[in-house]
Amino acid sequence: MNTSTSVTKRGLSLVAVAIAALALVGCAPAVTAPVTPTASDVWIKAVPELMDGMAMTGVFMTLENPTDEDIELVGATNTTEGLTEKPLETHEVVKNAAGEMVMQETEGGIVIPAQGSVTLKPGGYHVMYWDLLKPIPVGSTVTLTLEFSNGTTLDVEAVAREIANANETYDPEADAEGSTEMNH
Ligand SMILES: [Cu+2]
Repeated sequence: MNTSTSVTKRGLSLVAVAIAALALVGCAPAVTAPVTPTASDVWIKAVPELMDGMAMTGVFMTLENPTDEDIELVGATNTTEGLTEKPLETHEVVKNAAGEMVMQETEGGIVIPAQGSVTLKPGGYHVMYWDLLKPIPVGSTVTLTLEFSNGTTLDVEAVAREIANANETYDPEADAEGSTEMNH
């Protein structure tokens, strides 16, 4: 009898300790709001005139993650009035079976490593705009909202720049020749 009582008490106190430990751990995320990554050097490839059926472009930037856990850029929403009705996509550029560099939608977003950064740039990661309804002249600005895996969002303004190199990934003719049709 005595033994069983003492075992029960001991069991209860262990449970109490476990609950206290859980409470300590469990409280932390509720008190600390998720941290929003920061974006710098945000720009979009200018589209001076719309090409027939090929009105697309990419947004580029550097994202920094000051936290101790990886955060993914999981999506984005255009907030520029009248620019497009298509959803934006996070894209990467990969080599296909034929050895060509083509773009495709990322699986699970673009990782911003803990205490690190990732740069979206031509020929690599980008946020894809499809079916533009109006041109994006050099020097004009486009606004969009970035969405991250920790539930935070960030409004950014992208300045339209020209890419000097005619052989860039985003040359309209290069896109027309295959990458888009092959992958979407
Ligand atoms: Cu793309």
